[in-house]
Amino acid sequence: MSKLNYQEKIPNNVNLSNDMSLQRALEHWQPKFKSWWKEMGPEDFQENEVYLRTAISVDAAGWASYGKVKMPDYKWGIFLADPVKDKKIHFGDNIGKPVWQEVPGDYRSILRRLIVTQGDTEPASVEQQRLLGKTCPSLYDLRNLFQVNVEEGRHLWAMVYLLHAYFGRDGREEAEALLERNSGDEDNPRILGTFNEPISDWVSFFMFTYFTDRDGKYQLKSLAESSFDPLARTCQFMLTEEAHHMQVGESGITRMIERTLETMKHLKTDSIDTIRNTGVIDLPTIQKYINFWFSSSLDLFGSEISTNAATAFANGLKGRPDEFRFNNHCEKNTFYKMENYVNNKIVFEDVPLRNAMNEVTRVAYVEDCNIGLKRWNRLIKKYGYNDFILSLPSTKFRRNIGIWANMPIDPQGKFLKDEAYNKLLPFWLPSDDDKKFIKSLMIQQLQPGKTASWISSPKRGINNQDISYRYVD
Ligand code: BYC
Repeated sequence: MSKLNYQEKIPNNVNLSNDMSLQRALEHWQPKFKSWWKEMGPEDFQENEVYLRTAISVDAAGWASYGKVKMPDYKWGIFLADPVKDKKIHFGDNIGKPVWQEVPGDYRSILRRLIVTQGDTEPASVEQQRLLGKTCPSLYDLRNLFQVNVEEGRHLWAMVYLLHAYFGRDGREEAEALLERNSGDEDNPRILGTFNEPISDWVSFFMFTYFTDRDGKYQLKSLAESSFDPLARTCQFMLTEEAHHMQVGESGITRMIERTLETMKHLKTDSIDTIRNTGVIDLPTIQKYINFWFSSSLDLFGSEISTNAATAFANGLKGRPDEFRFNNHCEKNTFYKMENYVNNKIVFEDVPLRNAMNEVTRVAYVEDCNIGLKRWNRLIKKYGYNDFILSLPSTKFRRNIGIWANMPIDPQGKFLKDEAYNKLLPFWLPSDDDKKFIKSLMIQQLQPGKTASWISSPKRGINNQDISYRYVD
């Protein structure tokens, strides 16, 4: 196992000190990153000591240490999973050849585009979440928000390292541009749609970490299969950190639902007004937030039928999540049966599998999203509310990318007339009134061990600390 070197200005396990020009280039980018962090990172808490975990090794067992640190002093570094000796390409047209330690000239621009797109999401999410500290429901949640934020910052470093180390001048320019685009900026927005959506309340934050970070998991798993070995190894380690982000989302949503159910049971009511008047969030509103963030995150997989995806697979740049689960790793003359929309009709079609890679990944993602939904519905049942079920909307609902983009389809997947759709859409998504209500609940709670009214307290603290531990000083 390679040690992470924390003595250097940029902690790393890639022997950065052996490559002076790369080290200099990254040291030149580092102050720009820090200025971006101060300007666009978490507002109000830059000088506070936060109980954060920092990677100390890249193996699964005991990879992190915990301690208090001011966020601008966090040790953002470059950590790749250990190399595998004599590793071979295991999918696409080049199966059996050695993996690449350098970028093949033919694939340079497509690979750079993938790395830039991945890199762009990381600072975007920090920007989206920068004001949430002002309304945190507890110190525990505040600390989790900051943990997610610093690790997204580290994931940006991971991609910037690849750009600097393997893409010369273009790569350096792309690394600068990653700090220049901004989430929601009209003139210079982030690349992918979801990363320009505001996350202005904690319900959205938990939904984002449940649904959008899970897209991150699936995209990173696909890139962890890459024949470009430095990218594969980088993504393998990023996945270790990503798991916590999804857990923040899942437990946050569970705690919200639990609080609502306790209140419903106590007051013996499911009246939305009564529930809201006691300062908790009614289940139909939670469903609307699920509808919004799930549908937005589905677009992040790209079009159902995509030549980009086919090329990336054929060339061995991007595989399927857990490629080893599949029998055929070439998929040259194989087909995938899927729905398409042809001549104003839904038809089942055999699509060349390579072109359907985005859909294959999306299907696995939806299945994974459903695990949380099942758990939440069990909880709702446990409290005796058998009639209410939370569900994922149809994958055709409110899409902006791919076959179903901009079609008047309801959450059950049924086509409606445009007029009916436009009239009903505001009822399926958080309305202005819903957002106003949610905003009214977002009151900062900074007392150790105390939790806001709308969400139950966490069951366990971080790293065996007590729930009432002062996670942020
Ligand atoms: N919004 O053939 P198409 C994460 C563009 S999240 C706007 O349909 P393709 C994280 C696409 O870029 C994971 N544009 O799809 C989570 C292309 O444009 P260009 C991020 C979109 O290329 C939480 C055009 O449409 N990682 O890590 O097969 C917090 C046609 O593309 C969208 C990655 O995304 C959209 N939703 O697949 C922090 C992995 N969708 O290139 C972090 C790297 C598509 O022709 N990226 N377009 O100008 C990729 O693998 C692919 O770019 C995509 C799209 C999967 C995103």
